[in-house]
Amino acid sequence: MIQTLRKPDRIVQPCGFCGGCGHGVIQRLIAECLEELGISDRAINCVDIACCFWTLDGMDLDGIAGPHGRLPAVATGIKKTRPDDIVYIHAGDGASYTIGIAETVHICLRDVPVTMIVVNNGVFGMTGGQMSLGTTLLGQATTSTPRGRNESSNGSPGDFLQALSQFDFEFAARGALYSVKEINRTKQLIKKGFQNQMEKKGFSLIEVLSACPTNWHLSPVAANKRVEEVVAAQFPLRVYKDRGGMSDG
Ligand SMILES: Cc1ncc(C[n+]2csc(CCOP(=O)(O)OP(=O)(O)O)c2C)c(N)n1
Ligand code: SF4
Ligand SMILES: [Mg+2]
Repeated sequence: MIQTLRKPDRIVQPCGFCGGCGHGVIQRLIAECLEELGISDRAINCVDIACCFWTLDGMDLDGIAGPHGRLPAVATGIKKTRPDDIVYIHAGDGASYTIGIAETVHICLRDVPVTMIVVNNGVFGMTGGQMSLGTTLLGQATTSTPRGRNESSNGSPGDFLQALSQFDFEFAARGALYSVKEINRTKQLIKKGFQNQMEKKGFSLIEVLSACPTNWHLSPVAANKRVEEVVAAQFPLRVYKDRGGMSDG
């Protein structure tokens, strides 16, 4: 059977993502989910000031950029005033788990019916690949840890998705993009996050393990292999919580 993959209608401009970057795949999955669910007209893209910022111009959606790490607060304000809109956050690990961790904790605790997609590439991608306190792995060389992250001087990463899922909100799950199977699974997680909003349920947090070939100094293929073999071993691909009962399968 021949299947033709068409571009979702709401992707209207080429973005400037580096080759092999996961942000563009995630942008596409978001656009596909919105289109398939028929909610593109009422979607609002709350985008962080980091590499994901390209999606503000790249997608024909209502959207807003907010200060780095503060998009959970921005999205909370929008959702409270426009409860029938589909409000989602596209942000990185540095914004969500390091610089903006307070905002992420608050949106979890308030269980705001918003969909948050955290792109975990283990570094501050946009600013040149510095260590991200929550996610850079021990031993990983970055521009701020050129000899590799050292536990005694740089502290250790942690599974923030697992930690946050102790709070009382709707849905928390982690996906990845290193194979067609994982891309399809991640799409289902993102779709579930949007469906929760359509059904007036609570906050959905979807983390996606993603490659940053540029700052990891790896080819796109080698970077994806690293996500599969190294990063996913530290940050398991699973559903952490689901009031609606989605299984890991
Ligand atoms: C309050 C504030 N702190 C720092 C910065 C600089 N800054 C912009 S993007 C970024 C890191 C981005 O990393 P991440 O959130 O992981 O996104 P990525 O680019 O890796 O997808 C930083 C430190 C800023 N713009 N505002
Ligand atoms: S620097 Fe990294 S995160 Fe940013 S666009 Fe390039 S590959 Fe993607
Ligand atoms: Mg990052």
